[in-house]
Amino acid sequence: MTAPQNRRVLITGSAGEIGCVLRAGLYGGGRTLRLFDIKPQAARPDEEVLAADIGDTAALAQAMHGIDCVVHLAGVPREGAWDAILPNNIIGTYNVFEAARNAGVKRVIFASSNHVIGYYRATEAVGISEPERPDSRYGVSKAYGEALGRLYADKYGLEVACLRIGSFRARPQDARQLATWISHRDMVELVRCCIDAAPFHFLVLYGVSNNARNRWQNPDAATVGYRPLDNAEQYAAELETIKPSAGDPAADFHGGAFCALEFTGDARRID
Ligand code: 15L
Repeated sequence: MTAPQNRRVLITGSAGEIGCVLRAGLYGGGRTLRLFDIKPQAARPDEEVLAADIGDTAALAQAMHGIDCVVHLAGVPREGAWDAILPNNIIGTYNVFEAARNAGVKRVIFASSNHVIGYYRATEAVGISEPERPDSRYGVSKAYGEALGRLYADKYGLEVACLRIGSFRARPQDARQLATWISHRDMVELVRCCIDAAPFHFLVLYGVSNNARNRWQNPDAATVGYRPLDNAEQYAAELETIKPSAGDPAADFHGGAFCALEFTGDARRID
């Protein structure tokens, strides 16, 4: 049931891949959605739109007005040049948390990524208490966002949930995603649970479906009542062979292809 105090929800990056699915899935249910994206969007009833960049602090201040909960998706959604990561994922994420604090917003749900722990061995399960092990500049930017979230929870009392999203796709595409896939409906449900949950302090959750091959331990899922429904295993027969060869860093670590990008290290030393 929707907690009445979290009815007014701001989604940054609302015109992106995940944003469009959340917009459709969260629509209604007594919520008003405020959509924030550089790409102009047309508002439906119970929606408000703002076309602006998260680098624009005045626009963000305006966007936060009267908001109960922010779902922060905006940013570069994959590995990229530092010139792109810095303004969007580092400065932009700071701007969002700071605008939320200044406006008295209660809750921020931050779209983090599994690439925060990308360089753990794929043969090992990983939870939320291990040190970060990012596999990319993108992964570092998400680890930074989680640290910022923890700061804003501890110092300023915001409620913060960081979602380490796996492979968000309509259906899984390769063998790795048999473990890392999150379906559209499970993604909507995860965010809905985080919006509606009773007050919390700081949570880290893996955004993953109920996959038989899942390697991510998700203790905070129970706190918000997230129970994923989909299981990538139904695609196993067709996807099992779509994988990098052994010895390729893309095969050996949780982060998959991100780990192989620009790789000049010594995989044997990554224990
Ligand atoms: C992510 O964080 C990316 O946004 C997405 O493009 C996928 O690569 C996904 O992780 C993944 O790990 O499959």
